Amino acid sequence: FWAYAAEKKLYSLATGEERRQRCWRWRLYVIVGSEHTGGREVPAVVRAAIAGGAEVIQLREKKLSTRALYSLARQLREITGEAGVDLIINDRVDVALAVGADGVHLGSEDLPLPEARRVIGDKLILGATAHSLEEALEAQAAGADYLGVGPVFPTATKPELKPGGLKLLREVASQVSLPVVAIGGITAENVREVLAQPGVKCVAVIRAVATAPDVKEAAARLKQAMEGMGS
Ligand code: 3NM
Repeated sequence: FWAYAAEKKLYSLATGEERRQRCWRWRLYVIVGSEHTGGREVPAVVRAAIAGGAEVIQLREKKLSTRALYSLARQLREITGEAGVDLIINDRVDVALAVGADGVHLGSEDLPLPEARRVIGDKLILGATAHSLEEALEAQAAGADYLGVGPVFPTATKPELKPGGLKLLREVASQVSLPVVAIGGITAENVREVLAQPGVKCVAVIRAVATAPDVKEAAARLKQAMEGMGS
């Protein structure tokens, strides 16, 4: 059966569906890295974000050594695992596998998606960033399970990127079948406009949660602002 299933890709189809189902459940996706916590410890910020209602945490570290990143990712695996929250590792397929994360998120400068899928196999969620409809369609065809689409609004976190606005979100969400995670400049004040776009159920934030003085309260406020939207 397994040889037959592998040949027909039955097994991977089933798990691909499962992976995407997991992503469709997400509402608040919080990205955390030591550059954006105002000097606080990343695990403490993650605990607070989860207490405030985040269902998925992405660890995004651009400067740590591999060993330091691994050690931090392991701590976050414990915290997220206990809370039943998904853990995604930015850029680093090897670290995601090493700590048993739920997935990996890749941008255009990281491993190409088909190669990443070959390395991670069927079990891990593969997320991709798309800044245009073209990139979104390419990522979908290349095997992504969800798409991070943005920046929706101007953001001090990535000032070099030109915002695509709500129009980009609408375009992408209407033309792809994957879960769309809106990103870039999203706050409790503008989140309802974002979730008013058909097909958009989940938002990813850095500053609105990780840099807030009270992380738990900031996440809870965002979740509250999201109520009744995005269904
Ligand atoms: N990627 P904030 S926008 C990390 O569009 C990132 O690819 C983006 O941070 C993209 O919530 C972005 O602070 C920054 O605006 C998101």
